[in-house]
This record gives sequence, C-alpha cells and structure tokens, in this order.
Amino acid sequence: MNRIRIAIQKSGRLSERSLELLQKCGLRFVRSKDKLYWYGQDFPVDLLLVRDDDIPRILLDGVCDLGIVGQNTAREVILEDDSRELEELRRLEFGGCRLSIAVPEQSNIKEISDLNGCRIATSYPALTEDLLQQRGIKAAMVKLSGSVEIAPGLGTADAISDLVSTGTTLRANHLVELGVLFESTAALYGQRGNLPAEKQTLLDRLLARLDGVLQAAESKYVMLHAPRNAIEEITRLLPGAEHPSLMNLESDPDRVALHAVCRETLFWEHLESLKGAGASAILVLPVEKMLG
Ligand code: PRT
Ligand code: ZN
Repeated sequence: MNRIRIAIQKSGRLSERSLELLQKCGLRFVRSKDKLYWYGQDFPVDLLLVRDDDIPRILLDGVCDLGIVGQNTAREVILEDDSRELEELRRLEFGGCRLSIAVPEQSNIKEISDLNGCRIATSYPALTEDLLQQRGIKAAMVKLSGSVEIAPGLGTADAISDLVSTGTTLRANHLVELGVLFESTAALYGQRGNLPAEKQTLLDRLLARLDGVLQAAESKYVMLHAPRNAIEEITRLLPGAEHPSLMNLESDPDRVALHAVCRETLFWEHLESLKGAGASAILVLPVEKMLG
C-alpha cells in the first residue's frame, strides 16, 4: 500500500512541535481511540506515536518510513549498531539542546582533557565515547537511563555527560558544565535505500512541502518605497532577497514600490539600514507558505 508512515514522540519535549510541523505541511489525521496510530486524511501519510528512544529502531526495522527524533538519540543508535542505514533528511528548528560534560563544583577535573581514565555517567554512552575519542580521551562509560545528574553525588561516576538546555538541572545538583560535546536539534530521519517509485514520489512531495514550511518560517515579505537610484543598494541590504518586484509610483516618479521575499531573518538593524539608504513606508509581513 502506498502510504507513508511517520513516527513521532507520543508525549514529551518533541511531541507538540513535531505534530505542528506536519500539520503546517497540510497533513490532517483521524485520531484513533488508543491514540497510538493516527490515520492521515487527504494525504496518504499516517502517524505512529511512540517513545522517542524507539524511533531510530522503528525506522531501521522498516515499521515506519520517516521519524522525527533528536539527533542525540539517532546518533547514539547509529554508533551503537554501527549502522549507516539511518539517514538525516532535514534538520529541524526545535528540540535544541547540547550534550555537555559536567562535574561537581569541587571536582579536581577542570577541563575536558582531564577526563582520561574517569567514569562518566550518561544516557548516551556510545555518542559520548565517540566524541571524547575524537579528542583523544579515553574514559569509562557508566550507562544510566535517567537521573544522570545524581550519579557523581552517589559516587558512581566522576563526571556526567548529559543534555542541557537552560542549565537549571546542573545548577540544582551543584554541577558545573566543563564543555559542550555536541549540539543537537530534532531532525527528520528516514532509512537509506530505495523506496518503491510511488512511495518515493509521495516522499518527495512531502519533503517539498516541508522545505516550504521551513523556509517560510524564516522568510518575510518586505514592501517599501525606494528612491530609483538606490534600488541596487536597497536590494543588497535585504537579507537573502533576490529579484525584487518593482512598481512605479504614480505620486512620485523618482521613487518606486519594491516588494521582495527575504529568506533570512530580518532584524531591526536591517530595517534601520534600509531607512538609511532612503527607503520609506517599510512593511514586513510573515510568509505562510512557499513552494518552488
Ligand atoms: O517518554 P519518552 O522516552 O518519549 O521521552 P523522554 O523523557 O526520553 O524525552 P524528552 O521528551 O525529555 O526529550 C526528548 C528530546 O528532547 C531529547 O532526546 C532531546 O533531543 C530534546 N531535548 C531538548 C532535551 C532537552 N532539551 C533537555 N533539556 N531532552 C532532555 N532534556 C533534559 C536533560 O536530560 C536534563 O535532565 O532536561 C534536563 C536539563 O534541562 P535544563 O533546562 O535544566 O538544562
Ligand atoms: Zn526517551
């Protein structure tokens, strides 16, 4: 059957944003009673709601075609299984965090290079070991599935390697961050290899929509009035804008109306420099969808 199945986290930090992203791609689902399998309406894409840790293997087993999961989780499985079958298709703009090394405030370990021969508690032993090895450090991994931050206090490890976002958990446990091993975000993964032609077509359509949504998120539609002789400079000042549309202004032959899509983030500083270059009546609008 030519339907695509996507695995997303059932409940947790990635759930809401994953679903929101798919809905922005125009996908609608009939939510089933047990809530684990949602059937796609209008577009043949169904959802499977699972624990995030299960997503990489669900893809490797061929149960789902796509999955949204943290790069930290996917990288761990790729290293553990020595599997190159999992392919990162798109990096997403949510679920951001860092895998960091932290030690007790009073520790003798002052920098990452002091970790040789130490015991490190982590839920990401393969990833941590690999990243440390790349820096020429060999340490013993103590694998824990949760509450990693209490390991040094219990004496089961000298340091931890854990995900950090605000740093509150570290501070509450009197741990200090020594350094970042890995910056992670959520990403869309698939399995490498050939899909049947019809499924591939479906996947390509979905990815094109996704790219549109991802681009639109940063993009802005800018409208302004510009002096005719500053069109080139103003176009250059618009971040990521190409080929603006120009329209004559009946009221002022020396000025034109200029419309452009900026594909990069537009800051107040950009608007100020546009004004400095002679632009007026500057309007910035959000872009909802983009294709092509
Ligand atoms: O039930 P299920 O297994 O599906 O969920 P889970 O509890 O295992 O995962 P969840 O929802 O906590 O995290 C899912 C993904 O979110 C992770 O794999 C990361 O890719 C991403 N993410 C982003 C984070 C964090 N930020 C984060 N801060 N995952 C975990 N944390 C934890 C961290 O482990 C530590 O305990 O939050 C604590 C630190 O947070 P701060 O803000 O105190 O620094
Ligand atoms: Zn989990």
